[in-house]
Amino acid sequence: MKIRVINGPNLNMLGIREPEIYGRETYADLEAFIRRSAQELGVDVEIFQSNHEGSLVDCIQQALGAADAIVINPAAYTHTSVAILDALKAVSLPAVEVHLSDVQSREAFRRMSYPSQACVAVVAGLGFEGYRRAIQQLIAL
Ligand code: CA2
Repeated sequence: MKIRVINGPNLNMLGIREPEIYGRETYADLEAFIRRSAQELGVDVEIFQSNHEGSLVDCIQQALGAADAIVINPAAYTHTSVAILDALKAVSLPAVEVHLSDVQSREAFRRMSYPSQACVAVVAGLGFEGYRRAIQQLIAL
């Protein structure tokens, strides 16, 4: 099974700012965690990060025929991007949305997610562990 993990804007800043919300580990640490989890769970993983909405849309579209499922943390685009929602609907691959923080207990604008409408589940507030849970859910499907 091939899983494409897609991370949105500013996640490359992990460990550099706002450690009280996102922790002290870096984006490289997150990638290492995802690769380790995938290996333990017996799946192949490809990881992509971009700060650009169109690049995220391209990456979702290119998953068609190249991956079996998607794990996506759209970051701030979660709360604004109909384009990412439409791309997920267009490829129609099973997808799980992940958030490091507990978006439901933060500012009101973070409670709304467009991409979740095309996802089989949302995992939030578990930090890096959320990515492992998302992969597990996709395997179980
Ligand atoms: O909790 C999450 O994973 C979020 O997707 C993270 C986004 C935020 O806009 C979402 O509401 C929830 C922000 C990612 C930015 O990460 C930073 C990391 C370090 C320093 C600054 C930003």
